[in-house]
Amino acid sequence: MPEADTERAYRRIATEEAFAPPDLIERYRKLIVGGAANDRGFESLMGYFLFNDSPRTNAIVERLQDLGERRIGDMDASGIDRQVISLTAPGVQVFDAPTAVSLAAASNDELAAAVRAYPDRFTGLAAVAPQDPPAAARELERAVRTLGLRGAIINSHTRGEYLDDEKFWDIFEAAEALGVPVYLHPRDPAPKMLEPLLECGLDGAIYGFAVETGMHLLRIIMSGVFDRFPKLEIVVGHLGEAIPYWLFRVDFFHRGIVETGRYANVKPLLKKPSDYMKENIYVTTSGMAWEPVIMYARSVLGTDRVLYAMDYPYQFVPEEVAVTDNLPISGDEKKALYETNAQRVFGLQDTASSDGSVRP
Ligand code: 1DF
Ligand code: MN
Repeated sequence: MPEADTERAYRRIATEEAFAPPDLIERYRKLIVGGAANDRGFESLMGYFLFNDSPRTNAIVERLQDLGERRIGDMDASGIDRQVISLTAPGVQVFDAPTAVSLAAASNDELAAAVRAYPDRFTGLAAVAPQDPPAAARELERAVRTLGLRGAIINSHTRGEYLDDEKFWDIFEAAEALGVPVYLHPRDPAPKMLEPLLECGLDGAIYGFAVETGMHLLRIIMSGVFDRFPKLEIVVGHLGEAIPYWLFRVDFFHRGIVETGRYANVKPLLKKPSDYMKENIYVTTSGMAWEPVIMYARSVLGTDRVLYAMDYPYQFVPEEVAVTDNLPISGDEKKALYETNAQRVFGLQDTASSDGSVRP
């Protein structure tokens, strides 16, 4: 078991941890049984978790629904001091707009109550319904100002649409104004690119999530959203969904595309795509407890850009913090990776704990 809190120079904050209200799980089941989702990616993903009926999937679905002692016990057993918790993928993004708006509010109320019950252990991010961007912006504001949540989570595409479309930018405008990040979390690939991944079993977290979400991140960068909202911060899991590996080539060809006017809708940006990765994006280690890639992401993006995450309960590996504990980096750098970067990005110094003191 990982060492106790008091023996360490840092507290471990895990930043991409999931939950699901029982009501949402029930609604997912009904969507799948009734065929009403009309979304083969969602059916593949949530059909697996809700109808596979194996010990492995059942344990995940049970853990998702717990915001109490079981979760705290798992955190203690795996050396996690604080979870930054979000509604699981695909969140409310598979429902019609009015349903999604009300489910997001209900989810945020439930999560905020858990944060109030365990203020020293839990931080929450808000679910929003991109199906109704103005309502999503209002819900984010309510969640941050009234409920004390510390950002928004959006699970990649919403009914096949991506956030580079300006119709969604109310959400970015609100996040920037509130000074909170948007966590761009994966989900099953959009219908237009699902089939080649699904037919060989690659649509899920194994790879399809990264194809979907890495492309989504590049779409956002290329749309000029960070020129419009220069203080907007987006957090991406899985060490950047492979994008840090591609930056040299993206910069090179982006320059060419813009210079030649190859695409009418690709406009020049104020900076190189890689500059936005280093100035507006944070990446987390969710699901990637693997030294060479953590070291690579830190070297490319900077040590203040990489945050620890576990991806509980989907990748609940109780001994995995040993990988991060044993990285060949200084104590200060480890503290940044595990603790202070997350405090800064999610504004955790603003979070008062139960005894009224201000602690991360
Ligand atoms: C899986 C992984 C599913 C993650 C998720 O949402 C999810 C999985 C349904 O293992 O299939 O959010 N994840 O974040 O790693
Ligand atoms: Mn995740």
